[in-house]
Amino acid sequence: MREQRSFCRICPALCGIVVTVDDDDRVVGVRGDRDHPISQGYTCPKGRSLPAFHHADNRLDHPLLRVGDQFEPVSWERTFDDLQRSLSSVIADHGPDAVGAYLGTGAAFDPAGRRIARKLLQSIGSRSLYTSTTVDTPCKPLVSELMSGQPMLIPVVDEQRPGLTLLIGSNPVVSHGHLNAWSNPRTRLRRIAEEGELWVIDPRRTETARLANRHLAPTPGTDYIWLGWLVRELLKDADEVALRERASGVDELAAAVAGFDLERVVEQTGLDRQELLDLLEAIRRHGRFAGQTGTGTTMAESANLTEWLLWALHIVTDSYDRPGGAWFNPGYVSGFDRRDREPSAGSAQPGPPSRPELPSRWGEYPCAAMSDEIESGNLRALFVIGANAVTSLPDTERLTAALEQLDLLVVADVATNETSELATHVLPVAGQLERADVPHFIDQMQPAVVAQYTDAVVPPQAERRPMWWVFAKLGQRLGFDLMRGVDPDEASDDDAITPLTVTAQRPLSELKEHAGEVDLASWAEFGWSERLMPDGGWRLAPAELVEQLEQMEAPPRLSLIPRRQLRHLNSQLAASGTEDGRRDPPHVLVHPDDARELGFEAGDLVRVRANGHALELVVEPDESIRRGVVSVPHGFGALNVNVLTSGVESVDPLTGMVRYSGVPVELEPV
Ligand SMILES: Nc1nc2c(c(=O)[nH]1)N[C@H]1C(S)=C(S)[C@@H](COP(=O)(O)OP(=O)(O)OC[C@H]3O[C@@H](n4cnc5c(=O)[nH]c(N)nc54)[C@H](O)[C@@H]3O)O[C@H]1N2
Ligand SMILES: Nc1nc2c(c(=O)[nH]1)N[C@H]1C(S)=C(S)[C@@H](COP(=O)(O)OP(=O)(O)OC[C@H]3O[C@@H](n4cnc5c(=O)[nH]c(N)nc54)[C@H](O)[C@@H]3O)O[C@H]1N2
Ligand code: SF4
Ligand SMILES: [Mo]
Repeated sequence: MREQRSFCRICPALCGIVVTVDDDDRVVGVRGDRDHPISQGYTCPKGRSLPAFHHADNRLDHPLLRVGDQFEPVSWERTFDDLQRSLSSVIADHGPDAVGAYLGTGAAFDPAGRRIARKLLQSIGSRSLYTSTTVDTPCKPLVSELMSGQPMLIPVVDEQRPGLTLLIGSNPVVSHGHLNAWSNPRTRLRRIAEEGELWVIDPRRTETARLANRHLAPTPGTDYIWLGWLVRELLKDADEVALRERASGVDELAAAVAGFDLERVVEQTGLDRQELLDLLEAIRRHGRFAGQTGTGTTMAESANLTEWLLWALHIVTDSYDRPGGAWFNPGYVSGFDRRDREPSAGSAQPGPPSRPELPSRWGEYPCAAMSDEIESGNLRALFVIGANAVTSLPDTERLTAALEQLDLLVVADVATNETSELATHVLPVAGQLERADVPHFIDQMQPAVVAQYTDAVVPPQAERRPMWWVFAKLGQRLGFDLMRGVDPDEASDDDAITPLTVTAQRPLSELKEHAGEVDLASWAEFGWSERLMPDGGWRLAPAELVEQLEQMEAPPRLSLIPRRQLRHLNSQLAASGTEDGRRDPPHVLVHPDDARELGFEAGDLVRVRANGHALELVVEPDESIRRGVVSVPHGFGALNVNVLTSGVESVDPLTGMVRYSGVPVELEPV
């Protein structure tokens, strides 16, 4: 038996863990690492399921090739032979854009593998890159880029001096955060509530709301309205000279929010007058605040507006990049503060040819267009990398038919899932315990600048190979040297990680020695974002957003909203549950009064209808949810909520984001 320190890479919380391994390299246990500076011994049931997941029956051990209805285990050589031939002919006949990739959650946690996979697509010359960013949170890079010229400034609560914190449409006690990592959430949030003040704004009285000093439950989709009112009121308090010095567009912003008077806000948000006035007073009392959103607002039709007005509120109150407000974590490895990037205007590129009305941003096409691209014959070979397109993307029926139509569907994963069942080729890649890693980009989501590095805990089992190796080898077959002269067969994980660390605080060799340490010198270091800003500072009123605000319509009467559950992460562990044998049920939460009115009781089967599709789910009356709202989790293969969503209806014109929150639905008895 031996023990090894590592960190969990199931979700962005990156909890420090100690893994116990027996003499045959069987992973027998995981416990929280008490010495880890952020997680301090905390783990959740998913992290503790890593041993069970590592040895689960659905883990992939061999490359698989589809032969008729069956999969046949084959060698890597045979797999590469086959892919070389098929990809070359797709490219020759239909051009480079006919080869695409969809990178999901699993890829986000394997930055070395993801980097080589993306380089392969670039070398082929394809623009057909899709990632889960466009179904999760494109409003965040959009608003960051439009307002600061940089697409990925991530505001982080200043927990050294906790002040007023607003959590809007995020439930970190269960999710451990959206683009902000919340390991050990109860302890940290309680401290913020005690030493500062914590407000949760969510139509459900969530697990997080229970820890808060105050909870407001607005009508879903209306967050931009109460935020617009706060901006209007706090603009009156702002030191105008100082504000005009740090930002442009003050007058345009004031004009945009001029119509948000209190009466209108009360009527449209369903919040009451006094609670709104209390919130305004709280911001005035603290002077500054830090606010974070989550999927409740980033997946709504008004996503961009909510994010914009939240950013504007920070800038008006001088809360960004200031002590007592929010700071921007540059990331220990990502080293955002060390980069030299000209501020961009944030304009979009032309979108995919089958959906010309959709934009392309940050070098990717919106996932909403994937079915169209396949149906039109533009996309013929698709790599699905650390993702489960079938459970995560909209309109399951249409997407499944499209995926079946592909010449090549190549799934690179650690386990089988609903998408690999449709694949032509399945590539078994090394899982998180079988590879060395540094967090890249996810380091910017952490509450401090923290050095993280892990060695592989056990060697890859069976025929599993590191993802960087798989794509580098495939690159070689197609004539591309993706590792700059390094032979993938001779290379180590560290060789693949090193290029990621060029902007790191320390070179990889030193980073390894400091793994698990917080860099106190640059934790909550303020002011660096100014160096990267456009002339004139923050852009308070980007024209695209002002225009969108003018056109926004009222949210639906009965709407579907998403929620995270503790024992699965998207589709991971949804079917198996956690190692304690418990599994989350995909029930639909309905307010008891709504249930009574509609004639449902607990345990009844109800038909949920939306976008011309239906899904039958078990009703769970729940006091914690607002009336007029029903909540359904995602990630389930058999009861897949994305049967109800659409890649065509109400897709956001600025980002191509699919609406997953605030979907108009109807309920009827089965
Ligand atoms: N256990 C677990 N953890 C996860 C995941 C998981 O599946 N399971 N998934 C991971 C992923 S990929 C992500 S992106 C993050 C997401 O992390 P979060 O964004 O924190 O996700 P949720 O817990 O669903 O919280 C969304 C909240 O928004 C509320 N809401 C819905 N509509 C509205 C609205 O219009 N306005 C407001 N103000 N609130 C609204 C919902 O009631 C819900 O409580 O979680 C990650 N962590
Ligand atoms: N209706 C609705 N739809 C949603 C959401 C919602 O709230 N409502 N949430 C959306 C959100 S926030 C997201 S992020 C997307 C998620 O969308 P996806 O990323 O497409 O889905 P996941 O289920 O997270 O798939 C992750 C895959 O990574 C694999 N994996 C795990 N570890 C590794 C590894 O080390 N390497 C590799 N290569 N693979 C690995 C897992 O086995 C799994 O198959 O879904 C979105 N879809
Ligand atoms: S919260 Fe759970 S899943 Fe996320 S990193 Fe920590 S242990 Fe892993
Ligand atoms: Mo996500």
